[in-house]
Amino acid sequence: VSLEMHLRKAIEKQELILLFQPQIELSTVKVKSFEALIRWNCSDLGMISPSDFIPLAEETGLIIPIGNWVIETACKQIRNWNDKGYEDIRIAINISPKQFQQTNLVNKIKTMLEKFHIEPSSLEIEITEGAMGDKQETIPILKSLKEIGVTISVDDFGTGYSSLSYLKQFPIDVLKIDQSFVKDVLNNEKDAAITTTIIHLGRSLGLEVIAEGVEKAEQAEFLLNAQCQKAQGYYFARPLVVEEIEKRFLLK
Ligand code: G
Ligand code: G
Ligand code: MN
Ligand code: NA
Repeated sequence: VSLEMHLRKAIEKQELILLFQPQIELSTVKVKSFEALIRWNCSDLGMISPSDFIPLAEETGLIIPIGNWVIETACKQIRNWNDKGYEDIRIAINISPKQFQQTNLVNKIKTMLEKFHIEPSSLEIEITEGAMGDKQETIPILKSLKEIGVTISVDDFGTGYSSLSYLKQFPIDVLKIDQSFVKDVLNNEKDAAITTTIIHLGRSLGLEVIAEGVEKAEQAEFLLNAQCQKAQGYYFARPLVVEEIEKRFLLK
């Protein structure tokens, strides 16, 4: 049986789960936002990484039901945390190119926000520069999402094209500095210069800036000194199951 056949059944067999990776506010060391990262625990094939099944899901169109499951599961989790007293929590979900270009994405999201009665800004949509594609098509979708009130972020920032032009035209709230720049920020002058410049650029535009892939204390210190608001990475925490997040990061 092919991987595709297994993937088709994954949702109904409840084999998909969302892990959550905390985003640390560097100046306060507080955590109020998380990136949701999907995992597939296949009954027959074991744990399969999203790098292996998301491309397949994109090719086969399965990304639409899987993406809908992610939207619904994230909204349900926000409601659950709101109910437990964590009111100003935010969850970021990854939206892949096919999903972003489907015609009724905006309505899907709106329906889920209403179903779970959650504050729209508590849901964040991460889109890569690649997924944004043609400007003429992207601007209306992003504007509709913005009108609803969801938070919009650019994932892997700095690795695509025409970044400056879309920063001007698209209603973006958050820049996520790609981990390829953060990785050698301490010993590569070019990476340090690019990282610092993205932080300044984001701040000048009134955007929140999040550095990804922080694995060392010294990187976090560099980012704090450069006035980056948030950081995400193995140094603080790996993507974790809900119970771990609650135990380690949602203490009252
Ligand atoms: O968590 P990990 O580093 O293994 O993720 C690998 C890749 O899969 C990353 O590019 C990440 O953005 C992507 N990914 C993780 N979860 C989701 C998801 O729910 N939807 C989509 N479209 N991509 C995801
Ligand atoms: O493409 P995107 O930025 O959504 O993917 C994030 C990916 O990076 C996920 O697969 C996540 O598990 C991974 N990740 C998160 N923190 C770190 C880190 O500190 N180091 C590395 N190498 N990967 C990380
Ligand atoms: Mn991401
Ligand atoms: Na990224």
